[in-house]
Amino acid sequence: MEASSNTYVGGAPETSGDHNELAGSQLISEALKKQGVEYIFGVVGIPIIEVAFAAQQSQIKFIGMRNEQSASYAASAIGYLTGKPAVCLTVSGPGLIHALGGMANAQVNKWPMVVISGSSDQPQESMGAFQEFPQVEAARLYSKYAARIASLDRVPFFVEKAVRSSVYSPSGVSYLDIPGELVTSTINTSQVEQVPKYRAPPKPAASSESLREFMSLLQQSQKPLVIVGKGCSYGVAEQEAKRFIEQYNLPFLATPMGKGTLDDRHPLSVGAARSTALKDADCIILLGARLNWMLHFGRPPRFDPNVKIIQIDTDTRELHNNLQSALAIQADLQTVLKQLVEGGTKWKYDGATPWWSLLKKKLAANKDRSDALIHSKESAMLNYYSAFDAIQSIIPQDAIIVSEGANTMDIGRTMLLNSKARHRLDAGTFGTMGVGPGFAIAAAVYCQDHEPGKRVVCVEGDSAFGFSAMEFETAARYSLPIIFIIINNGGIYAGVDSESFQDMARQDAALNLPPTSLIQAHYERIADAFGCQGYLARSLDEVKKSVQSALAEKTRPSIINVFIEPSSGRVQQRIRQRILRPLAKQTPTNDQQAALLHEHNPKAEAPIRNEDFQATGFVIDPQHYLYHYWLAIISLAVAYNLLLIPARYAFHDLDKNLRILWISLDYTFDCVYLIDMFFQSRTGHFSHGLFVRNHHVLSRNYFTSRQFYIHDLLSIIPTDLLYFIPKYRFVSIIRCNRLLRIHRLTEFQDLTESRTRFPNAFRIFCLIGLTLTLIHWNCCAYLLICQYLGFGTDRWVLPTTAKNETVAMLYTYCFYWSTLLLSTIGDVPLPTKREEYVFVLFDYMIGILIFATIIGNLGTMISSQNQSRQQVREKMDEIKRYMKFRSVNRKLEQKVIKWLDYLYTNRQVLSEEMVLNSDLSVELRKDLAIKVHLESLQQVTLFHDCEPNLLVELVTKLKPTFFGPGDYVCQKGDIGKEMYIIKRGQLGVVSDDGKTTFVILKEGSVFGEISILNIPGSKNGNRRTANVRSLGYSDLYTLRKEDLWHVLDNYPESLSKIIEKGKSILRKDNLLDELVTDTKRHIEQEQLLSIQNRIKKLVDTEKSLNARTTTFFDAYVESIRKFKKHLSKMEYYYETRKPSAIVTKSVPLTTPGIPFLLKQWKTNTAAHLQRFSSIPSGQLDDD
Ligand SMILES: Cc1ncc(C[n+]2csc(CCOP(=O)(O)OP(=O)(O)O)c2C)c(N)n1
Repeated sequence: MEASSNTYVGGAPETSGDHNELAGSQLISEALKKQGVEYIFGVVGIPIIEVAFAAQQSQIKFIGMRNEQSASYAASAIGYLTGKPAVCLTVSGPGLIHALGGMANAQVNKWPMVVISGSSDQPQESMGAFQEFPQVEAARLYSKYAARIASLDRVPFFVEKAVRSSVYSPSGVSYLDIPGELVTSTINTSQVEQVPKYRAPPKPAASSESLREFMSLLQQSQKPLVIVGKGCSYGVAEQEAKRFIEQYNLPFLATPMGKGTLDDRHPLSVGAARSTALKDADCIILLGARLNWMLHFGRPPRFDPNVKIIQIDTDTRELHNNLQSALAIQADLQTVLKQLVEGGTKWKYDGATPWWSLLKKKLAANKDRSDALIHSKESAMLNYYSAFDAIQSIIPQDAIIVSEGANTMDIGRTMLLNSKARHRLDAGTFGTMGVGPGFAIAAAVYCQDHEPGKRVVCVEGDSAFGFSAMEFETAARYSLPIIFIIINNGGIYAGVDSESFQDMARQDAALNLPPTSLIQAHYERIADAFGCQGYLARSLDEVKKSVQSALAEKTRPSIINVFIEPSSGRVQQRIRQRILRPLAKQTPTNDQQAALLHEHNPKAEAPIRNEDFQATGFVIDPQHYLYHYWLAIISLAVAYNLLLIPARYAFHDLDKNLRILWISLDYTFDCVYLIDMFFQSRTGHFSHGLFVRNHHVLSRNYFTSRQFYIHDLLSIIPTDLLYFIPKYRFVSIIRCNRLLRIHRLTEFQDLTESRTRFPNAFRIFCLIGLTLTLIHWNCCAYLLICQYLGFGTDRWVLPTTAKNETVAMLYTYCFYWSTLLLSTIGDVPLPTKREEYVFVLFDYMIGILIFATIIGNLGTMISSQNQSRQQVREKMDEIKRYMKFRSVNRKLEQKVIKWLDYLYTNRQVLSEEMVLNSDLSVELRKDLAIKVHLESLQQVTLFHDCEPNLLVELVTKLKPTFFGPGDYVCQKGDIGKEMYIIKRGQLGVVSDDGKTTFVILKEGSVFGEISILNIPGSKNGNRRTANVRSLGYSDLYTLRKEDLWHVLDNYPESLSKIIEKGKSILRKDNLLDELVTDTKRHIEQEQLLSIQNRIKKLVDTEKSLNARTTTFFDAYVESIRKFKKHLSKMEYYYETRKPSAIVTKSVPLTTPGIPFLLKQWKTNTAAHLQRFSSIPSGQLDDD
């Protein structure tokens, strides 16, 4: 064989004009075609660009990707979808290295693929050639066959071997390396070794003995389960698997990419009860499924330790892997399943077994759970479940679903249903992020040719999408109508809300931003760059509408960016802690605080179990008003015991005279105590940020808690049984254990305090109540001590006559005595006995404490009430000092002081800003703003037909502003920078000299909106048309122009509506120039006029100039380098070989367009050479 080189470097093929002469590139493409390859995905460059051209000539489709990684993902996906390998074509060195990711992914998935990489010319080996790299060695680890094509005559041999190896079990990756000089060399076809198309792989069947054993194991099983793996789908055994499962009535579930082999909605599918099915099954049949991490290695605790595994797999490496199987059959799935169906018995697994009932019960319960999650109202934003539910309801049932991400993929697996085999492609066993766009492109290319009309929906996490986002351009270039749906939570696993994000990013972002966080970006705008449609969806309605519009688009890809709650999802505790730890250093939002609290709560440390959050039976929500009422009732019971137990013990007559009443009240309140225990066992609480509603879980938590044993159970022990002992007959003090329930009283107090509108009054009431209770207890103690020491024994105790006093009189005296003592007024007889001294001393100490508490509490209440007043005063004083220092005239000083007075008395600015900048969560602040301002905004006619979300966003941008008497709000000719809504007060539209008032604007009036809209054609431009002045004090809400435009940016439809309305208003007043029509462009131009925009534009221009200079310089360096390479090559050929090597020859080309491209290449090369000849050689050496 004689191989000849050509001069083409990094360009089109140079081949012989002789029809029997073929270049290496053509030989490869012809051989690939012969082996049935339909598609090549790749990125071209030196030295394989000719291969791509030649492939197109051979009618193999070439899809040029933006990165070899995606090219390899795409090629491998074609292998899975068609069972035939596609080719991933890469340049040398880094090109192959990029493809290694896809090769590893395909190897792990056992998907056939052939990777062909050009490599540096063999004569330059070890000389530091361009992109020189030990490619075959590198590829070997990621492929089952890796070789370098030795010579042109054996190209068909290597290609057949590569294709065959990739397809034969276990299918995987083949790698072929082709040195650059072989690509462009030519050979006479007579010298090429001809190799036929590879034979389809054998389909081994199961022996009859294995089949018998299979049936025997199956029939012995009480709790069988079939797991349908991706292998079954790849083996095109869907029909057979369906017949087998239906014939024997077996419950089944599918592995992630096995989904759809049987319809996910199939009545025998138990996928939604996966954990139970895996854990309790006693016999599991694996149809092309592997016992790897995805199936928890088939081991306890996720599987029954005694489970019998039956495996059917073509790959011997999977048999008995991680676990000794009861039966392992190495055979083709389609064949074995057919054998089992056709040769099996009439036996059928009973549909009424306890196993089926358990699975069905679990299925129903899990359905309730996911329904609850779908309709969860914990946040106004979407969550994964609600978003997926909306998507699922719109996308066609037979769509190919591609998915990647963490939560996005996991939750998507259960929510997005498949009805056909090989219709789900995801990050799979290897968990590779970045596969999505490549897979989707492959699937869409496949659909274009084989299943026209079928749609590909690519559901991506926002992080996952970022890995290969530029492939959107590829999809646009090849007119592939893929629907990219990005489930955007602004992070990997979870994001943080935008406010916390900004807080953290403002400081040293690299130290503060959680490693998981990303910008919750407007990815939909990427579509715009390629002339495609992007959608932003924040509500269910928007999700549905955008999916519908995207489905209507048949030739272009679209992006739907679904904004979901950043913390939404099944975030594991470990990850949460990692995310929240850095947040703890910042000012956490309310949600985060709650989450942090939970981390210190032992209950919350329990792992998340989804069933805990499922509503079952009667459960009380502690936020509900009923709970508050109940607390009032139980508090009454506790208060009764608190007051009456000591009173009845000390005042015998009180106890004796009303015994029937006391006994009935005692037992009534005991019943209340018992009911309270039931209520407590059904009171929901938060765990992991979610509300626990499962009453079993709640009861278990309560009945095993310390509170139950130490307080509640002890408090209800029937100590009154001691009444039967004569000595303790009706001695009320033996019921003192009832006081252990006092925590309910304090809970009631706390709850009421946080709910009441008069917290200070309530606090004073509680303080008085506490003081009186202590005096009451002390009064009882005094009577008891008097009884113990004997009435009338000295002056300190009660006189003997007290015995004959009525209970009321006696109580009054004791209470009086107790008050004097505890209030340390001290006007009581001096003690004489030791016991009396001890008692008095003790009382004094308690008294001091009571006073300290009262004074402290009252002080706090008063100072908190005065705090805001104090703050205002301080500010006022400061302003006054400033005015004095600056010698401000008396009139202005008075005006300022009056203004501040007004501000203070109306408590507007301070309180409002304080509230809106407080620790309230963003959502709550938004809710508050909506409550306070929405009504005002709705009055603006311009916004009448706008989307409600737009108003909600605008509401948060409204700022309160105040004007004093005579202050100008705006003046004629000013540039409009904000619009105004009058909340309180009156404004006048006045003449230029301010003397005449034309119109009075009252509360609710709106003005200034037209000038901030920059309406194209407005004769006044964006200038104010009138002088507006405050008549007295007035409160206005202002909306700044930047804020309005910032929000309107996301609502293009509303923007045009508003502009149209503005126009009609202007039209009425004849202030519109109808000739100006290009609304958007005009608005943008107007915007650019602002100084900030000009500065920004300058900065941007500088940046872009910099970037362009760098690119230009790089290109220049690169071209010099290339010319140098040309030069060395030419020198090499001239000096060592024949000079004719640079003479180009042409080969007849058939594909339209290619001759044109070749011509272009040649012209370019000639131009390069010309330029090259004019460059002094010194310059080249510098490179
Ligand atoms: C190649 C690769 N790099 C990194 C990872 C680690 N990883 C796992 S999931 C994931 C992204 C998850 O975030 P996202 O795609 O936004 O999905 P979400 O969980 O937020 O829905 C990453 C980066 C990976 N699996 N593969």
